[in-house]
Amino acid sequence: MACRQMLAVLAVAMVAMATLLAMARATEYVVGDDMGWGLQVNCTDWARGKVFRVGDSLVFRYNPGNHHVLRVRGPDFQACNKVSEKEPLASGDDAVPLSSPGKRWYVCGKAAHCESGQKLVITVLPSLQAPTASPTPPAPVPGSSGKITVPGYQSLMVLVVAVLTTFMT
Ligand SMILES: *[C@@H]1O[C@H](CO)[C@@H](O)[C@H](O)[C@H]1NC(C)=O
Ligand SMILES: [Cu+2]
Repeated sequence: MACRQMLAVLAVAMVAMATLLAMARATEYVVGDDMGWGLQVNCTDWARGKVFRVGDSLVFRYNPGNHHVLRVRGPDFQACNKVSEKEPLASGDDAVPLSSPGKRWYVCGKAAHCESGQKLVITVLPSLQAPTASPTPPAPVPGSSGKITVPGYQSLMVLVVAVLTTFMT
């Protein structure tokens, strides 16, 4: 009798843990990693192979005197038109929550920085909580900082399912 109750408690605890881990999976991407947001980073290269999902966030770090961050539309991104409906982000440490799926375009509007390549386009995929035909994320790039992953999550889910199945039969 005590054994069954303990199993139930264990199962509940593991589901709670799995939920917490799922929430912890939200990734904070520091644009340019240690180099930050600036002319020294090729953002096309930086973004390559990264999987951005709803719930993740971008962090732009830069010297606020030198740069800022402007979210623009696709055609304006291509042409480096520094027009946006919103004020540029300018704190030098700007966190941007990725709240909806789709493409997002960012440029620096200072001097000719955009023309020199200080521009970033990403595609935000739906969150894992509502899975579609989700592509498997690529293997993590060694030495890429600013990326927090929880590798034990999948195996933990398998374990939870196994325990629940045992308990219910
Ligand atoms: C960034 O790198 C890509 C290829 O990796 C290249 O096509 C592009 O011209 C580079 N951009 C700049 C501004 O150097
Ligand atoms: Cu700039």
